[in-house]
Amino acid sequence: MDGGAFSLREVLAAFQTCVTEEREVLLGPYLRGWRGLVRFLNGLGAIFSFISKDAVAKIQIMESYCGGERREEYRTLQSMVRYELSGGLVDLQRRSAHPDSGCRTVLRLHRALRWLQLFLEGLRTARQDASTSAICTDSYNASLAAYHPWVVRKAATVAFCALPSRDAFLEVMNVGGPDEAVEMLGDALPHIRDVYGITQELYAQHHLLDLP
Ligand code: 1PX
Repeated sequence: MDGGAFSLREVLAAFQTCVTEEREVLLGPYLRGWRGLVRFLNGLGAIFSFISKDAVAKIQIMESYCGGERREEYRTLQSMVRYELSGGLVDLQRRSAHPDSGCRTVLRLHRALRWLQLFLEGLRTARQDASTSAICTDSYNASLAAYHPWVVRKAATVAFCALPSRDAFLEVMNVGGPDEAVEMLGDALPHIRDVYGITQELYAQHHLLDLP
């Protein structure tokens, strides 16, 4: 990866590449999408580093499965769930023998993807003078917050106050003017929604939505 400017358009395109014709979710592009988002987050300032550290740790866990001996089993989300469940590789009650299963790790990213969807939707549809931190706080409270203890919720809410204005934010996305940025979000969001929906259904089917 180079250190130069990059556009959020390419990052979000990864979530489009994720979904195969058979409606499976490819882990390669999924993780590349997250990598790009984290890079974006780092550009917003050091105050967000406690968030990006946790995201990177989870991405790394998944990348090591995807590049490891059993990489074939980790090609798609569907094959991962099949492989880990049939091999008894998932802690279902409490974290013990398999604290870092692919299933529980992806579940954390999956919940964060819901936040991303709500946040980008909010950004896209808000008035020009809307507060980014309010949009972010609302999206967070409607999604991820339910899974976080009080201290994390507190720290997150404080960090959100450091977010730039909506126009400045749209500019950092590096896709052109505000109108272009809004249009790009409109194109990208259905794919994010799709990835989220497929994952949610897969996890619900296998009773994996509450993994410790
Ligand atoms: C133009 C939009 C681009 C913005 C890019 C933003 C990318 C954000 C990536 C956030 C990924 C967060 C993953 C969090 C996973 C998680 O929930 N982890 C917790 C549980 O994990 P565990 O292993 O303990 O079961 C963990 O406790 C989390 C700790 C860190 C705090 C997480 C706060 C999440 C806030 C998400 C909102 C990001 C705000 C970005 C502002 C633009």
